[in-house]
Amino acid sequence: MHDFRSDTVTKPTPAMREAMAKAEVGDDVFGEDPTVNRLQEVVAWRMRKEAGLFLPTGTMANQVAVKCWTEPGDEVLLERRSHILNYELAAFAVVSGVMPRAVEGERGILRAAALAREVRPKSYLFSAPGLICVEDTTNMTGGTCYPLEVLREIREFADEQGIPVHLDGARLWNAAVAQKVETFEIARLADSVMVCLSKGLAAPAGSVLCGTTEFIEKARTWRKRLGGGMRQSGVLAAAGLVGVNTMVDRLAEDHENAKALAAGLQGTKFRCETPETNIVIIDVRDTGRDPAAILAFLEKSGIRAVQADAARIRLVTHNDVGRPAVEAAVAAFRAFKP
Ligand code: TLP
Repeated sequence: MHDFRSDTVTKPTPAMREAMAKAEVGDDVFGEDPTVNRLQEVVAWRMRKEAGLFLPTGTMANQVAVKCWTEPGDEVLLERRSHILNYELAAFAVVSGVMPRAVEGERGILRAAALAREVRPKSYLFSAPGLICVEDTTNMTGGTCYPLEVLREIREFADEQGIPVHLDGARLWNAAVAQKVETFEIARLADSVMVCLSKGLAAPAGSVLCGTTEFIEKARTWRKRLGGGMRQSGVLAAAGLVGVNTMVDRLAEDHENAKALAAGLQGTKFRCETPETNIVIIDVRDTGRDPAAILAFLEKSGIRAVQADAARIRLVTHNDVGRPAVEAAVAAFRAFKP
């Protein structure tokens, strides 16, 4: 089986397993796990933020950020297809009591002008805009990256309005590699940033939330309150450190493989744009079949993918699917007879 369902399926590398076995650990709720502390420092430095906090998942890191920035009754401006809005089980409503104000982006990329149209003026009738969330790379809109000038415009707009910006950088590493920029060049345009270790970097679990020291202190309280204080989590942080230190540059290979996959589908009824990073979204409408039927056919041919929406399926390239797996996927699509 070649598993293209997500880069979350990546298994920890032998170097990670070795680092995990040897990791120095302590009780992280007391702030005493040296490996967790090291990971937090390394990632905060990579983002050029004052401090970092290791959390079990990207979802918890995003939700802790929303909680720290907002008051109940606020609005959160985010892209219509974003992860925080669509794949976190309405946690922002449950945990933070906030309302989403969904804004349409172009291939998932928000623009300051679109946000400006949606921000409601101060009024006794309206809830206040409490936070802007951007997702880079975008997930369900095909791994697209925010051009730096677009993020700069959003930053300026947010400053004018006095609204903080949170960056869901689950795949920020991919964005930096694809755009040939340093992660901090992107991260510095947001007030808080969350990055995942468990996706393209192949670590088994964990995300790091970064921001000012004051913000991270507040986030630490919310992490514990929500049950994310993990004790000897240095065994996980050790794998994360291997990911951050050795697995970022190789993401370029995943991007090349995604492009090869898209190129292999040209001339078929499977429509897709050239991916910028490692996510390939394929529109299956021209086949006249629904995504479930296509996924079932692919599964029988040894290829796993997921449904993105009513018309599209998603394949993600990663460390555990190389060029032969991509060739097998192209062959499977080409063998499909509607
Ligand atoms: N994305 C997963 C699924 O939840 C859809 C995937 O397979 O792509 N932000 C973004 C942009 C994400 O893509 C994800 C995970 C998260 C946050 C949440 O991270 P985890 O899974 O660690 O909670």
